[in-house]
Amino acid sequence: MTKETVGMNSEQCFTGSDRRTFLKGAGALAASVVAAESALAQQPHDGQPARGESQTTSQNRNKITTSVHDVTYDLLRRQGLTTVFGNPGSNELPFLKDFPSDFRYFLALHEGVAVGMADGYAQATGKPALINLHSTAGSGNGMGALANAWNSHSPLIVMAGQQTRAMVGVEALLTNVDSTQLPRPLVKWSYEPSTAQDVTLAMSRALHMAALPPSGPVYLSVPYDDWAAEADPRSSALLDRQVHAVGSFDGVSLSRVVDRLNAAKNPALVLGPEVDACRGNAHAVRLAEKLRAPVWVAPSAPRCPFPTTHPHFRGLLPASIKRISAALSGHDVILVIGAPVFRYHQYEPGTYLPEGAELIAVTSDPQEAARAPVGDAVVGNIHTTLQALADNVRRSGRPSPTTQPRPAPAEIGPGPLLPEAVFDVIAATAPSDAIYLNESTSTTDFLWHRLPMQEQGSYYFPAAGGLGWAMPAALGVQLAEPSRRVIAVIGDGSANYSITALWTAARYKIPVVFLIMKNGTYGALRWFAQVLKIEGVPGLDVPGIDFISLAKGYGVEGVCAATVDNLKQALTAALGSQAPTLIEVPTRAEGF
Ligand code: TZD
Ligand code: CA
Repeated sequence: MTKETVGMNSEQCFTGSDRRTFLKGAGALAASVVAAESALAQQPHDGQPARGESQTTSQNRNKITTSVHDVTYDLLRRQGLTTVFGNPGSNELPFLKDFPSDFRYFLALHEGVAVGMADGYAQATGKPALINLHSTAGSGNGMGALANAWNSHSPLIVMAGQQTRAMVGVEALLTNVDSTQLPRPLVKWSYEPSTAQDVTLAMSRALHMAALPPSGPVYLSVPYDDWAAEADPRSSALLDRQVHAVGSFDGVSLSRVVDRLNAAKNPALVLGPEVDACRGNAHAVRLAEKLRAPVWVAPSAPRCPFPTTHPHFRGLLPASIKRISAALSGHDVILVIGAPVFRYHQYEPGTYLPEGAELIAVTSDPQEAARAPVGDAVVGNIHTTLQALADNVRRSGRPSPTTQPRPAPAEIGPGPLLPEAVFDVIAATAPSDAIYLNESTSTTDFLWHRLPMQEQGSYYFPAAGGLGWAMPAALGVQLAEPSRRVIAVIGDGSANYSITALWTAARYKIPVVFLIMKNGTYGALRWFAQVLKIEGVPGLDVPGIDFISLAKGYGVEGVCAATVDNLKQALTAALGSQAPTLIEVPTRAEGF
């Protein structure tokens, strides 16, 4: 890495050496493959250079052959994967060697940050993202974040460096023993190529597998000596492969669902993250309006699929069996789109559905469809399915659902602010297209009620509930959405798991606003202890953490805002800045 610059756009971003890209296009590739083939023809079969030819150096190797390294970079380039998130080790150096100038590398100081950041980037771009981690330990550090990526169907390619092939058998230091087992069950596919020539095919397969529905993380372990090996000339066929899944209703299955919706007396929609991920929000609005149905967001949803300011919007469903039944009572047909049925949390048993209700679920994930304890399910493409439903249902003559009253402004008393008041200030200060990352666990309901979220891609939450995800994910989302502002609302407990994300934010000038809700405790666990009627649990408080100093230590400006006016001021300044800011807000821990 000979040259580094930092900044938000691709020209300014961190780049590698000025080395020209090895291949400029298909023609260049074909030419160099021919050159490689003719050079190969002069070689004896044991792969040694022909007599009279000098020993291979990296310089003359590039003249006559195409390395696995270079073909892989070309594949990544042609498939649009020129951003790498990672934390390197010795096994990864040969992959990172001669890092091309049209690629960018974001260094995370912990692998959970690399995975979380890539996850945010993948979700916000809707495209696969590449992560480079170090062998077993690096992969292990990334697994908490991978749990979230698995649950949110994020198309991630986690590539880990393996020891050199000659030393895997003796389990030399840094060997990834049983590498393909390690990331399971949090990946769709896990692989270590059996020859160096298989690496490019494996990478091609990995990126297509990650993107195909149901999209999700995949894992690739690559021995480090493979990168310098000669590529299979036939790898050129991989570069521009397009692999698509198509899928929409056939006439019969469409009319089966449409008939049930048309016949419903009081239908309700429950929308999940896949609606937002497939950019189906506008179709969802059209469907809800034609059906005159109220809209709930699926419990624990990691994305916002419907404008929270829309009159049909009802809020986030509670995450217990009993409470979901109660919330949906009175509805005869419940249509769930783009979510599992359901992502419950607290165990409050009851009937899965209210009396007299039937449920139809639409998901891209066969596992979600199969494991639902109730109702029918359709597996298919969420966007085309939503569109077909919105096009084909009859416009109902029922009255529209009444608009829910907005919550009254939060009370401002002496002492620390209520979390509700913090959200009121954010709602009044942030731009209407702001993007929110949420990892403030006890205040999620307040957020959904008080923050207006109207556009696609306005909200992200760790889909498996694994903390330490939202700070890095906010960086990835901000990179993907440079024209919108990202505000990460983080609890003072959650903020510690991936605090080193602050350094990456500063290093690459990623202007996320980190707002730390400092109530001094693991509030959600105090609440859960009440649900379980459990007392005397140790280790539930986190007093005495100075986030301003932590921010300063990592190169991020930190300010404390204890009043409404101070918070307004701090947030306005942060939103006007091109650099990241951390705002620490002391908040009241009430009710637990
Ligand atoms: N570790 C990880 C990686 N994920 C978790 N979800 C937990 C531990 C357990 N946990 C929760 O589920 S919520 C929570 C913990 C520790 C408290 C988070 O506290 P906070 O937010 O300060 O971030 P609140 O608003 O005070 O709850
Ligand atoms: Ca807290």
